Amino acid sequence: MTRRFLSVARIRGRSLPLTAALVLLGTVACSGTPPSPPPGIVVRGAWVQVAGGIDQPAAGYLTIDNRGSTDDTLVFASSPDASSVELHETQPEMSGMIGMESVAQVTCPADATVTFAPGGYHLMISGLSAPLRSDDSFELDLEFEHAGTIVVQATVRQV
Ligand SMILES: [Cu+2]
Repeated sequence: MTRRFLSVARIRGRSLPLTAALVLLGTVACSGTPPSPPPGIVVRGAWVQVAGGIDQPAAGYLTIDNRGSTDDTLVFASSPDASSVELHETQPEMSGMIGMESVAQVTCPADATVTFAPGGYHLMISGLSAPLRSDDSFELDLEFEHAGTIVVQATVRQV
């Protein structure tokens, strides 16, 4: 009697954790689909172009997808490995010369993509704390008005 009860309890004891694990898995999978912060901003393809030593500014490029239904704005950028990261935009001058200017913020319209690429928006990275080599990863902290701070690891490319 006692032995039979024990064996049932043992079977139950064995199957319960599995059930609990499956339920937990389901909960995690379900709660992962609609995350509590809006999934609006996704940053991808970040890379940093290094031209010289640590005294030379580097340029950062990336793609920002705003998959949300409201506009967001990139208001600030920084890196633990540089003294400053500025938002810049390259402007073709009337003379045909290429110039660039600092911009205060970059609007990321709802359901649209903003690309930081050579010849347009870029991050101007100054005061590198250490030399960067190809394939290194370089942290960029991007602060959005609504999405908050998004940390990305950019891949370094030496040119
Ligand atoms: Cu620049």
